[in-house]
Formats: sequence, C-alpha cells, structure tokens
Amino acid sequence: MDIETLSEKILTGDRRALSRAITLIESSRADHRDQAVQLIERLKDAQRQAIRVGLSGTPGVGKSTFIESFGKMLTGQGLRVAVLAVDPSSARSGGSILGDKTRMEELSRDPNAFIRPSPAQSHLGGVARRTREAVTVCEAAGFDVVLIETVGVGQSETVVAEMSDLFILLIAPAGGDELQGVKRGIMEIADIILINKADGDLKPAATRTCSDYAGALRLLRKRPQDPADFPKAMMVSALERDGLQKAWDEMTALTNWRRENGHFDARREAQARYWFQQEVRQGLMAQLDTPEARARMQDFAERVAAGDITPTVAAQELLQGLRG
Ligand SMILES: Nc1nc2c(ncn2[C@@H]2O[C@H](COP(=O)(O)OP(=O)(O)OP(=O)(O)O)[C@@H](O)[C@H]2O)c(=O)[nH]1
Ligand SMILES: [Mg+2]
Repeated sequence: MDIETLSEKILTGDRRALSRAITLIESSRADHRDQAVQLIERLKDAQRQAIRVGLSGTPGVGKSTFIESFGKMLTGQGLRVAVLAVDPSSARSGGSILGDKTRMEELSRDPNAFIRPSPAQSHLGGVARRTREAVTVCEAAGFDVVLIETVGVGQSETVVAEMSDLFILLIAPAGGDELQGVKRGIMEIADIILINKADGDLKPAATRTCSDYAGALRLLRKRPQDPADFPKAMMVSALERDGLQKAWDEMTALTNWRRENGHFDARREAQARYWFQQEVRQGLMAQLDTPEARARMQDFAERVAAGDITPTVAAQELLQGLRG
C-alpha cells in the first residue's frame, strides 16, 4: 500500500491501517523509516488533537486493570481510546500490554478502542521515538484519548511525561506510613496520583495512603501549569470500577483549565523542542556508530595512547572528519 492510500485510510479511522502505520514506524529498515517520515508529514496536516494521558505505576499496581475499566468507561461515553506502551525492561517478554492482554479482554474487543503492545526491545531513545510517532498517528486517526502506559522503573516515566498532556501515577495502598520509595522526581511530574485498590480490606490502607500523598503533594513547589487544587491524590478501584468517572472529570477539568490558560499549547511546544533536541543528539551519536567512524575512533585512540597526539586534538580532528 502506498503512503497516500495509507494516510487516507488512517484519516477515516481505519484501525488496520493504523496498525500497519505503527508497524512501519517500528521497523528499523531504512526504506520503512523514509516511508514513516513521509506518512507522519502527511498526517500532520489533519491537525487533530487527542488528550494524551501518561500512566505509570510499579508492576502489580493495577495498570492493566485500570486501563481496561477506564477505557471501557470512556468508550461507553462515545470516546475513542488508543492505548500504547513504553516498556523499557528487556526482561519482560512482549511488553507490558501483550503479557496480560487477558486483563484488557473487553477493551481489546471494543471497536472504539485500539491497543498496541510495546514494540520489541531496543534502547529507550528508539522506543521513545516510535511511541511518540505512534501517538501522532493515533491522533490523526481521530482518537479522543491516547493512554501511554509505562512500568514505573526509572527513566521511562520521564520519557512518557515528555509526550503526554497529563501524567497519572498509580499507587497501591501501603501498609506503613512510608511513601513507597516513590522518587521525588516522579512526584514532581505527576498531575494526579490515583491510589488504586481502594476496595474491600484494602480500603482503610488506601485512605491513609491517599492522605499521605495529598500531604506530600502540598509540600512540593507550586507549578505554574496547575490550578489551585492540583496536583491531587484520589482513590479509585480499577477492579470495582469505582472513582473512575471522578478521576476522568478531574483530568478533563485540569486539561480545560490548561487550555484556557495557554499551558496546554505551551507544554506541547516545549515537548516539540525537547524531541527535536533529542533527535539531533541521537543523530550525532548514530554518526559515531558507523563502521568507518568506529575504525577512525580506534585509529585515533591508538595514536592518543602512544602519545603521538593529544586527546583534545584527536577529538577535534575526528569530529571535523565526520562533518566533512
Ligand atoms: N483489590 C483490587 N485488586 C486490583 C485492582 N486493580 C488491580 N488489582 C489486582 O492487582 C493485580 C495486578 O493487576 P494488573 O492490572 O495486572 O497490574 P499491572 O500494573 O498491569 O501489572 P504489570 O503489568 O505486571 O506491571 C491483579 O491481580 C489485579 O486483579 C483493584 O482496584 N482492587
Ligand atoms: Mg499490566
């Protein structure tokens, strides 16, 4: 299928075309990459915008269960929902969504939903680009909400936050009064913290955990992109589908406020700048990764070691060679 036909089909919301486009985006073949770039250029003109929601949480906190319940609630309201994943851990086979697609059984059968497992492993930079491009294709396909899931194991939250309009952190009820080792940096990027599993025996613990987090959030530095009562902590039960409407209401209220106050567009602009810079950096690194460049590096390294040339001059000459 040529790029023109593919892009037209995507614009009509065709999910198979969307799948094919993402496969193209994920391919590392040079001709596929060219086609993917062309496709994204074309789709840009559609100027459709979804709410991009980043969602993170440690393994077992209930991300899949939440996405299933929350996604079904949204499609039930006539919204179209896409789910993508950034999974940085190579130990997990097939990514976080594929592994437990059974937990998203209803949503994966829903004609108004599109679920894409995280791509096969590569470095986080590659995964980031593919997910970011997949998000834009989902937007062009007319999805209203794009959920981007990641397991909370470090760097990937930052990557997801840099491609999201909202960042949601899922937390499980804790036994003690500790804040479960959630890093300050992650707290600082969260817009809403959802204490999941607020049901049955876990309800009292969830209530305590929720007030702990609400307290911790109040201590953080005020951010200009937040109205008075944000970021906030709330309780939900993904399993019993409780609190989900309230969570969505808060998400839309925050998004609307940010739109009205210019923060929504400002954030997307800052993200575009950030990804441009990342692409430049990665492009430069890729130039060092060719066989010729590696051979030259090796050659210069020998001469530096032998004392024939200083490290500074060797580096300058090597970099000049790359440019010329
Ligand atoms: N009681 C209760 N259990 C829940 C809730 N949400 C999820 N669980 C349970 O927690 C376990 C893990 O849920 P998942 O949805 O697979 O969690 P996850 O975050 O996707 O886990 P990974 O994919 O391994 O990162 C399952 O046994 C769920 O049934 C909830 O709201 N209440
Ligand atoms: Mg899961």
